[in-house]
Amino acid sequence: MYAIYERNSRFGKPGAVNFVDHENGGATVELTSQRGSATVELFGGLVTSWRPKGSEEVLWLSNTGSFVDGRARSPRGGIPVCWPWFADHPTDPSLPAHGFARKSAWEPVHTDATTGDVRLTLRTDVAVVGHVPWPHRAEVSLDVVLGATLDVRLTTRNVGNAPFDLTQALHTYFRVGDVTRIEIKGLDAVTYLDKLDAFASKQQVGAITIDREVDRIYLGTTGAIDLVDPVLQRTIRVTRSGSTSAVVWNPWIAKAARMGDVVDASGADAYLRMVCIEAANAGPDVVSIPPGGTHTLATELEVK
Ligand code: TA6
Repeated sequence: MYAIYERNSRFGKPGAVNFVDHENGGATVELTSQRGSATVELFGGLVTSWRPKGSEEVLWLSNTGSFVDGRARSPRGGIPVCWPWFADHPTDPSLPAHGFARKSAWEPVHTDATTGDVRLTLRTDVAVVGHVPWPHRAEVSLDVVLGATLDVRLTTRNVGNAPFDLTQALHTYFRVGDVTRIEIKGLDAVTYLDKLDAFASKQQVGAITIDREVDRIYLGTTGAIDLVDPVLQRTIRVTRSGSTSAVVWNPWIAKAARMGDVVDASGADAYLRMVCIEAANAGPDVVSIPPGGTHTLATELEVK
């Protein structure tokens, strides 16, 4: 962990990359380019905001929780890094859902603003004490590239001498005008596992619309997914690489109330203003990485 202000001296780029240090050792990274702005929290490697030039905020973020007080839970939302497992741990339910990367300290290792895009690369030390027992040796890094799109890339390198399996996701929370009026296109006829029906295998018919809790892992899909939002009058295109599965989730009323942090500045009916479309390696889409091998899971967001 760097001393306060050291990050800016080592990785800051005037007018492009600025670190705002927190007293708990974390920091907010402010990315600015001619094409928009974004913010990333070092705690958890969490992208919390993306505002393309001329557009409103793309990501949804709860207004509960805190990044400054390390004892509090981070706000829900942004693009949580789910690693080295997606959802519940496959064998030990006592371990944190979605792994431990989103509860870890990340630090900058590289920044660049020479191409018109602004790039930030973060790394977290998997071996740092406090991580749950994960019997493998890996380097994991997160690239955030702010250009005309927002490109987020999660790369895992196996630096041990035995292969290991991963499930993971870039768990993007999108801000929408009214979730009951959106359509999610690009998954027609795709098979999905319905978490709300004991992971029964079903087939998507037409565009996804939401009028109840939805929690699905779409399988064998590598194409673009479009979030069509008539209220905010925009379509957000989600493309993925290193992934053949995608997760679509909205908690709806009861689960949102149980969670308690599905709240935003507009109030407690925030479930109406968010939907998750996640680039994933989830369900049977398990990634096996041999010694010395790498895998990158990426999601690129574009406002059309
Ligand atoms: O990606 C969907 C999901 O697995 C849902 O089942 C819900 O649990 C959501 O993730 C949020 O998980 P979290 O651990 O962030 O509360």
